[in-house]
Amino acid sequence: AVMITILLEIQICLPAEISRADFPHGFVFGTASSAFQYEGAVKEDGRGPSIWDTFSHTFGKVTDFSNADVALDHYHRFEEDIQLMKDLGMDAYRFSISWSRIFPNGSGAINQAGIDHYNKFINALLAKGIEPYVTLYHWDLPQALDDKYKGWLSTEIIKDFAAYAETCFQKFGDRVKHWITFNEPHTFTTQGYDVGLQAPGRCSILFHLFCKAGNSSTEPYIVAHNVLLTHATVADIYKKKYKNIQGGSLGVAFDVIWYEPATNTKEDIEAAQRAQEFQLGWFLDPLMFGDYPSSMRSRVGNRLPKFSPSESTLVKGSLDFVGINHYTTFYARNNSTHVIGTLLNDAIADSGTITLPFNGTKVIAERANSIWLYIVPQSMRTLMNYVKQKYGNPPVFITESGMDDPNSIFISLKDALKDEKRIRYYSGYLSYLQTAIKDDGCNVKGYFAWSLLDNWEWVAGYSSRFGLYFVDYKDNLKRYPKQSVQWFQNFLKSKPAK
Ligand code: PSG
Repeated sequence: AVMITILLEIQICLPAEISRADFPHGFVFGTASSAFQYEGAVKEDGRGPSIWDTFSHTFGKVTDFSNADVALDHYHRFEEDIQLMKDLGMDAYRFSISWSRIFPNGSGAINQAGIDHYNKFINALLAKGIEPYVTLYHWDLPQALDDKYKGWLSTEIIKDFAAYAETCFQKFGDRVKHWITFNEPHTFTTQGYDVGLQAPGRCSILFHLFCKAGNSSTEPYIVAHNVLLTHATVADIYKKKYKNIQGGSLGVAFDVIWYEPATNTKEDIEAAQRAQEFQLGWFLDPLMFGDYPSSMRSRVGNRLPKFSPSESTLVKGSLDFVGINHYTTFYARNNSTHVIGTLLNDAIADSGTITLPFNGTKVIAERANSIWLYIVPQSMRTLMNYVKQKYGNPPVFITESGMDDPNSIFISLKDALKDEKRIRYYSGYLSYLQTAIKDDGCNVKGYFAWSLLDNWEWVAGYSSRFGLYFVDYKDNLKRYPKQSVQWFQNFLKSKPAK
């Protein structure tokens, strides 16, 4: 019987054969989070409201009618949560600073209580040997700036964000060595200003059926342009005034769905490329090459803002590393009709592609809980090679990757902790990442799991559970390790290779 148990154990353990010893020396493992999804305490210590406070309190915007006023109470429970990171054996933690805690009105006087909070937080991380990776903007724009000049639609935001970023460099840069200016510019640009499903909820698709205000065919491009100019301005300030003294580096976290051609036709193969140019290329091409992809310039025409020669120079080369949030893979096919374009008349239709998780005959893979999250581990390797080839093998961090389970009253706590699917997800994605590094020479420096805890998943509210730790929303937000915690502990305990 003992023998059989041992054999069974070996078998069950087999998918975990990959470990950190297979990754290069110095490769960083961490978990990721964001202020609005974690902190709660939205009215404490002088914090000002953000566009997500407004949006989440607007009836009908969040599917489970929840808001993030309390969230995980990470604002107060961070000591306990840092201990959870330590228990996991993680090296780093990626979190975001809430702009409206530092500047409650987006600009003006600094709120010292906000500075004090993040100082305590960063010091608590370092005391436990966990390295902070800080995102400056994870979607929670101070409401005051949206009221004042429509936020990212105005170039006025450049100076306000730069002042906020510089304050962070001054106050925290002695201890923070990795800065991410923006989380997923492509997501908040399209979700916030094209389809209007996220804050600030602007759109014009379907003849303004869903949004009161907005212009889905122009505003996404204006917002993206202003975000790029803002990033470049901040990178320039960092390089000139802080980088040499503080010795840090700066990047952006891009959301990247991998696109597979729906069929082998030339049209669909080109469509898959184009879909990627309209997603990653929209932001990374200007930052690497100084201009938008040619497919975008020709298709969007004069709705696409232009970089002046000096702006192009400023934007080009303003990244020290490329952050990639990679979760999923879709099929892409060429859109040969004009039906969608006429109905939506938006930025997404401009790419002339249809991107879906099925290709007419089959669904691409097993799904997680989120309707967009299909589990395709091998794309991690393909995507890393795409970045290597197209952009000259820049340093890359996987700044997010993970999968969610549903939050259901029909699932007991005990069953919710048995997250075999999540273990399969991480072991699969990490295996292909490891191959991309070892066999293909991709320059990947770290991997951050989304997320440490179950958290408030934007439009999905608390209905989606992405955590390695379960949060009991019905019992004082108690945290419980899922089985994936044990898997990571095992994975991380082997010594990194030399
Ligand atoms: C990222 C990628 C996709 C959709 C949403 C996101 N995709 O591939 O279709 S949002 C991203 C975000 C974080 C979220 C997390 C999970 O940065 O705040 O909680 O991923 O959705």
